[in-house]
Amino acid sequence: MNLYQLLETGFPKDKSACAIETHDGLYYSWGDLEKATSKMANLLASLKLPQGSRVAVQIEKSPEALFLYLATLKAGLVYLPLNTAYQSAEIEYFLGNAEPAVVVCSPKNLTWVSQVAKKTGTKHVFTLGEDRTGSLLEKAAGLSDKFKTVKRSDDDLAAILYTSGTTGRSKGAMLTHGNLGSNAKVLQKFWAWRKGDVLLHALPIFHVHGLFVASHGALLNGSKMIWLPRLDTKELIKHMPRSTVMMGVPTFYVRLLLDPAFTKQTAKNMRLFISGSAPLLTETFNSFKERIGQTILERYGMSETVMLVSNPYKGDRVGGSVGLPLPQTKVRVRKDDGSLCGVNEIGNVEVKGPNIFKGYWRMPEKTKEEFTSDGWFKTGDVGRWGGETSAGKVPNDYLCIVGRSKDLIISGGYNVYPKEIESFIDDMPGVDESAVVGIPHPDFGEAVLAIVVGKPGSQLNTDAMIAELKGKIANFKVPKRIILVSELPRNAMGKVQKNVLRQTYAS
Ligand code: MLC
Ligand code: AMP
Repeated sequence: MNLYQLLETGFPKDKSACAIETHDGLYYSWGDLEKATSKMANLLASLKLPQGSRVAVQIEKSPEALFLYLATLKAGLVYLPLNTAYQSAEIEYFLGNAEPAVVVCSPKNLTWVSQVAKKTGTKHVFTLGEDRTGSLLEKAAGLSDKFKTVKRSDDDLAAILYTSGTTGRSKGAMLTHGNLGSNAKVLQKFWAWRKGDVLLHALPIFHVHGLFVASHGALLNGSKMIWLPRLDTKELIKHMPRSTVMMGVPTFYVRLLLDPAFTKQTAKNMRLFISGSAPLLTETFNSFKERIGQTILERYGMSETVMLVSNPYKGDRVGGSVGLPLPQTKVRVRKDDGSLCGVNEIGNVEVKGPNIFKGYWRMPEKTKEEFTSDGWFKTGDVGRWGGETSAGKVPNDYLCIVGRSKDLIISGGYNVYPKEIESFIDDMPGVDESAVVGIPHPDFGEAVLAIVVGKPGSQLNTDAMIAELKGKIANFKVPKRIILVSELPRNAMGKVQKNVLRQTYAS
């Protein structure tokens, strides 16, 4: 079934009810949402693109940006969202790899995006600004506000989400209508979405968390969303008394707790605070409970799998644990020798279920490597059942994520692959070699740190290096600091000991 048709089953009958209220006081009814989506779907359909064509999108968050996603589903095309922080070299790679038929960018980026699109053979480039400007809306304005949703089966592609690779370049995770739809239905029940819920939405909508988990939840439940363009704790506090559900990365909760204006009273109407995309510190979990009197529900997922494991809605939510496998998902934890781990034994987390992606775009070999011979997806996360965290005893059927076998840093919920940053640093004149690691950071959870060895006689300027990186890669990937050393610690095999670097520079 086309995912749009599934989501639509939840839309309220009263089309004048509010679907989205923006931070600056605009109201979009469900009728507005449906009409705008149909107009955009008509525009996409008028391009007469073959099935499976990709619509790549790098635009600021706005209600219209969400309608474009829905229109892409409705028209049966494949949605490809891109982080707004990506710079031209990064975008060139994504467009070159995905070969989208359509690119939609912010009006301010039109010049360089058009050049990249031309190079990579994309014929149709539209613009969409956060303030309802741009050619996409202009062209769609005169078209019909009715559109018959294109038929798609569960196995057809709905979206491609690029996730960085530990070795080479980013891989496009192919998600089907069935992957996304089945997960949305499970979460609706598991998190007890109910009539009258209002979602406070401040996450970006180019990743799984904000686009699929949060938006699908509200859409499938016919719930109003209070739509904030980005995280701003003052705005969260202002709108929270009229909201019932919020989803955020751990930084949301860390920042809220830093604001004395965030009190029990602010959250009096809230029934559910969800955290995910990165580990929530038990310290944050406990402080939140103490100050607000509510327990954050932590869950665990990935771009390749959508949501996998969650603390229960009713029942114990345990700090430091991500909870129970969702009803549709099977989870196993295995040692390196392939045997299953018992309670409190650490191993590799592997998963199976209708929510697991179809494979990496045009990378059949890579896809094969990431699945076991008996069809389980290797998450690259390391975990254990049960045991104990600093918040107390964990039930034996609850999962704890204790680390990652993949060399990955998660900073404020964004993934950064050290290899990619190292290759940019190693290419700089005067650099001999580098190692990039994640170190604890009070706001972002982990921060990117680079340790660099210069060539003999070179005079490296770390501020200049950081400035140069800011011109080349997305800002969140740029090391917060670069430390110059004369050599990197290595083990007997000559491999850089990143654990030693993490310990040495932890503070
Ligand atoms: C911004 N900066 C970051 C950063 N975000 N640096 C490191 N990590 C980040 N996440 C940079 C800015 O560019 C700026 O650089 C400086 O850090 C300070 O910025 P800020 O103003 O404090 O940042 P802010 O705009 O408030 O953004 C922080 C944030 C944001 C945490 C709100 O990063 C965010 O919304 N993260 C959510 C990510 C997300 O949705 N992840 C879900 C992935 S899906 P300078 O140089 O200008 O000072 C997934 C699956 C799952 O993982 O399970 O959900
Ligand atoms: P992404 O590739 O951006 O989808 O990020 C997925 C990764 O985020 C997972 O493989 C985990 O490493 C991490 N992750 C997501 N949720 C959690 C969580 N609650 N606790 C710890 N790690 C998490």
